[in-house]
Amino acid sequence: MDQTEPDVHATVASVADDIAEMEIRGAATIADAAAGALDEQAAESDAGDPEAFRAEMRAAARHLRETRPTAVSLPNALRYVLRGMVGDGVADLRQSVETTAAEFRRELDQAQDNLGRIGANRLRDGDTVMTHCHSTDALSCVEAALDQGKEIRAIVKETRPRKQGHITARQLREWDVPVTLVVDNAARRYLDDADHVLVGADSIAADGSVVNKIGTSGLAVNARERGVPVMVAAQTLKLHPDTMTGHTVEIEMRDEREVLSADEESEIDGDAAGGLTVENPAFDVTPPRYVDAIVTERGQFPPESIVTLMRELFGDQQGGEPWEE
Ligand code: RUB
Repeated sequence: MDQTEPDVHATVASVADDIAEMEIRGAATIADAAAGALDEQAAESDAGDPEAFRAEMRAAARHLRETRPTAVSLPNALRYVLRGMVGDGVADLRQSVETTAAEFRRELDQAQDNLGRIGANRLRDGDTVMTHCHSTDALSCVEAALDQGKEIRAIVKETRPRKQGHITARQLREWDVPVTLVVDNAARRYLDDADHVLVGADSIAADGSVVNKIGTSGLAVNARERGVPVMVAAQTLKLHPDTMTGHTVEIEMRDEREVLSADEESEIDGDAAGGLTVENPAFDVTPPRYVDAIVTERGQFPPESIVTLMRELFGDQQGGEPWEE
């Protein structure tokens, strides 16, 4: 086995950095960027033979894979493109990557549009949604409802520590949706004014658990107690195949500086060196009993039955990952 890791193209390295730094973020957007980066790697490769080309593509996929562990859309995108890489010569292989990456990105957009139309059916004229974080799948439901002529209002949770709620608020305001922005701690108080909690997902497990931005599970438990239905908008790209065989979803732990700046940390800690521990989990797991519906481009599902869709889509896919040698 060749021990030297092939170089990845500068675009792949830069997309990987942007994903790790959350310049590119959100599960669907990450998947789209990863497919685009593989396409770029193929286009720019100067590999002299098919085996070298394949090795480069696998290395690029591994590099992208290592950026963030929780959103399954990333490995699902990499698998899709690498499994579509076929052909005898470098030119054929390159062409197949280009075609497959473009197809993947087209299908992703299409799935989001279809999902949006299905999700919009759950929203009635005059409804208020409460959102958490920024999810393009969730927003597509609101957009489709607006297209249907419904009036929708939003209560948008800020979503500490990275405040992705501000992105959601900005998007909704561009669509002229009346928005009330609240800090995360105020969510329970405002649940009485909400008709739906509407969130996205980074991964959906085979038992219907929803992995999404930290704070989603607490919101869902509060919503259940208040009688507000929880709707998860997640195209099938978010279904996690490994969970069918008992694997759990890794929750990303991010840098403590996202929570406390160095100054804040030393203010709290005083002179006591190293006394403070800061934890910064990026995601949490909402058990299926707190979720009313998972809306996909293939229809809406009660969380407990999502496994039937997973069996249909993944079958009993076995074997190694396409980026492994
Ligand atoms: C984003 C997040 C989003 C999902 C779904 O977390 O939790 O709800 O990724 O987004 P982060 P989408 O900001 O840490 O990436 O529906 O756009 O795929």
